[in-house]
Parts: sequence; C-alpha cells; structure tokens
Amino acid sequence: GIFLIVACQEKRVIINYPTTDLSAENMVPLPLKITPTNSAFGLDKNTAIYTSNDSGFEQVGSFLSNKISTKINLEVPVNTVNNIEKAKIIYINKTDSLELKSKEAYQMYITQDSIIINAKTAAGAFRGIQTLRQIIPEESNDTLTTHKMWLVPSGKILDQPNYEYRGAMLDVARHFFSVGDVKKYLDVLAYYKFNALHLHLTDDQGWRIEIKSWPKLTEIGASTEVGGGPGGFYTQEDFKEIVRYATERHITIVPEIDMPGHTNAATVAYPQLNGNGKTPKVYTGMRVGFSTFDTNKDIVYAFVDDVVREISAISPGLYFHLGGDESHVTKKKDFKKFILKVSKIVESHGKTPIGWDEIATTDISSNAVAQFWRSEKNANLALDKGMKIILSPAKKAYLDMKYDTLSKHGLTWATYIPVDSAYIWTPETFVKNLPKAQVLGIEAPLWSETISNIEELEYLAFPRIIGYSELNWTIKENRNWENYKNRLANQAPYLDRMNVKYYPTKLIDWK
Ligand code: TNX
Repeated sequence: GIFLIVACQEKRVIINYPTTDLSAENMVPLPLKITPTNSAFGLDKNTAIYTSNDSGFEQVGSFLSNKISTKINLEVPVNTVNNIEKAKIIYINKTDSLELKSKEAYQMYITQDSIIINAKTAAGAFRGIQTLRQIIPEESNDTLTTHKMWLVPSGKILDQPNYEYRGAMLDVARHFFSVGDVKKYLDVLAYYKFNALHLHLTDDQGWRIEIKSWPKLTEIGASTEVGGGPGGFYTQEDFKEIVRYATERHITIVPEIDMPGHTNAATVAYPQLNGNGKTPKVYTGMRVGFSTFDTNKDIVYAFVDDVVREISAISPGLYFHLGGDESHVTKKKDFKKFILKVSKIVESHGKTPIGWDEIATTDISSNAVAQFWRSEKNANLALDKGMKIILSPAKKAYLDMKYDTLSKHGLTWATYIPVDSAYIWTPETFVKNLPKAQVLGIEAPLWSETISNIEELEYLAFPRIIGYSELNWTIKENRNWENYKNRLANQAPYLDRMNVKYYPTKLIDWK
C-alpha cells in the first residue's frame, strides 16, 4: 500500500516555472487589455482541450488542436480524455459574462494549471484561439521535465474588436486565382482576426463564377484575363468549398458582381446585355470605364435577378456587392435607375447591398452600405443619408499600390504606400465628421491587374495587410507604429512557416 502511494505522488512533479512575461511582443492585432502574472502554463503531452458542448465550440477546439500540431508537432486531444483530473486543460467555454461586450469578444485566463478561453459565440472563441496560437513559443523548454514543454506565459487577456467588419478584397477577375490560392489567403487572414473576404468576381477582362441559367458567362466570359492568360472560373461547387472553408474560419465571403460598368466579359458572352453601342470584343488590357449594361432593357434585369439568385443561394453571408464603380459610359439618370432597381433585386434575395462609393449619388435605401474608395464627397453623401460605410481609401488601404519606386508589382495612380504609411493613419477621423456608429470597418482591396500568381499576390498583400488587421481590431489609443513595428517583425517565423512570400521591407527589422 505504501509503495503505491509513493508511486502516485511521484507523478505529481512540482515544477518551478521560470518567470515569463505575457508581453504583447508576438501579438498582432494587439488585444484590448493584457495583465501578466509572470508564470507559465506548460503545454505538453499531458495537455487536453475541452470545449462547451456546442458544435461551433467543438470545431474551434479541433481547429486549435490542428494548429498546435502543425506549429510544434504536439498532439492535443479534444473532448476525449477520460482521466480529466490528470490532464492540464485548455478550456474553450461558451459564457455570458458581462465583461464580454461584443459577439467576437473573448477572455483568456492562463495559469499554471489551465488555460480558459471564454466567449459568447464560437466566433469569439475562434478569435481568442488566434491569440493563443501567437503566444505558444516556437521552441520548447527541455530543461524543466524529461519531456518537451512549451511555456505559455501566464496572465489575463480581455479582448474585443474595434470594428465589426474587418475585410480584405481579392480581384479574381483581372487575373484568376485558384481555390487553393484563396484558401491560403483565408488561412492567414483568419490568423489576424479578419472576418470578411470580398471576392471581386467579374470585370471587363473575365467572369469567374458559374451561373447555371446563363452558361456562356463562363464558357466564353471566363477564358480571358489581363495580359492574355488563360483565365478560369469557380464552379458553384468550387464556390461552396470556398464558403465552407471561410465559414470554418468565421470569415464571411462577400460576392461582388460589378455592374453596370466593368461588364465587358458579360456582354461578350451575351451581347444583348450591352449598352455602350459597340460590338463587344474580348478585352485583356487595363483600362476602365468603357463598358456598360443597357439599363433600359428588361432582359438585363431578368439576367441580374438570375445571377443574384444563384449566387445568393450559395452565399450564407449578409452582404451582396453590386459594384457600381466607374460607370463612365452609363448616363447619370440610367445609372441611378439601375442601382436602385438592382439594389431591390439584391434585397429581394435576402441580402444587404454593398456598392462602391458612387452608389451614394443615387436614391438607394439607407440600408445599403457604401464602400468609400476615392470620393470623400460620396462618403459624406452616404453618411448624410444614414448609410453605413466601409473604409477603403485608395491612398491608404489599396494593396495594389506600389510600396515605393522599386516595387516589382503594383500601380501608382493613388500614391505609393510603404508599410509605415499603410499603418500610420486614423480611420476614425479619415473622413470629416465621421460618426463611429456608421463605420462598419476597413477593407483592404487587392486589384490584380499587375499580379498573376500567389507569390505576387503575397508580395503586395504582406506585410501591409497585417497592419490593417490592427487598425480594424485595436482601439486607437492602443495603436503605435514603433510598438507595432517590433510585433510585425516577430511575424516572420509564422509567415515563413506558412510559405508566405512577403515583401521584406527595410523599414522592419525582421526576426
Ligand atoms: C479603380 S477601385 C478601380 C478598379 C481598378 C483599380 C486599380 C475601384 C472601385 N475601381 O477597377 O482595378 O482602380 O487600382
């Protein structure tokens, strides 16, 4: 009997954890509040994940387990350990704490014995585990025990988003990007707490989504891209797979069909839709503003209804983006009529319309959202009408602008955007008299005239987009370039592990 007790007690090894500091050095975006307690949770082979009995929370637990496995090659079981007293647990709990002020808020308590993540929703828990992923060290400490142990610094984190809509946009029309490319982008966006990916699915140079009732859109309209490459498109099954993958990461896909301008590819496939008085020809250049639908034909609205219905049926998100930019050859009164009618079609399929800032010049309902990209005047029109706006000012948030004169890809029409300039601005006051309640958040568009593969996409997107994650998530009072700079430098091991070919700007002292 005595021997047995001794044997059992020997299992309870007391570990003197070294003093660790739950500093933010590896965290982007910066959380709202961090309180270090200078000890550590030893993540090791005795650790298990336990979640609330809720399928969304269970999925978050499995997601975390997978990511721990790929980062440090440690298998952490989820909701399966019988001997729960013996294990060190990472709990992922659904709670209704009053301290959680938004559905994506979370609390994290890290002690020597456990890590507890509390959230109201699975989305909140998902944001929380991104923070945890960031503070699990790359290297184990092999001196404390006979097995490997990764020391997660102890303390408390309270966190919630600054803006509710934290978006990126990818133009798959000027150049096509595969489902695999989009998934890789989604993986990294999720790590930085983005929650929306807007796909610009159509433009003059290509139509990229299968519409079963209008098959020539992809049979003909998908076979071109800028520069004469082969183009491509998503079948509806492909699109569903993108949506599924995004949903697993609590990211909404916002589909865009750009109209009435930017429609050359559609009118090449179906010339009866064309309204610019010319015979449509395939276009693989980079000009804008020469195409339009015929806004006075019933067939055009029947077409739009079919397209919006088919896409809405496979898009669970709240929004449908109807474009509306640069319709330079559509008469003003025709543009107004078209946007109003199309916005009603969008609403009839249960979606909230988003459009580029030009839609604020029409009588569109104040439920629609205007995406400010160029015209502050239009942004103010939208605000006066009580519309909500998304901030994508080209001078600050366009990922297709060159970093500097040496940049390999990108355009310069708005300006150059080096990595510091992308971060150092205040979205809260960027537009005059901007009521915070009317701002959904920032979206960073990546137009693809000058990029045709994932490496080039990554060159323009990274590292600038990581800065937008912080502008979107972190309150103004907690943002600071000098501090951010160091935390960005510490993202290099993650980006390298993900094989993200970021632009290694000299402004950052990369780790
Ligand atoms: C303007 S931004 C456009 C796009 C181009 C982009 C290039 C916007 C709503 N329209 O059609 O791709 O500039 O930067």
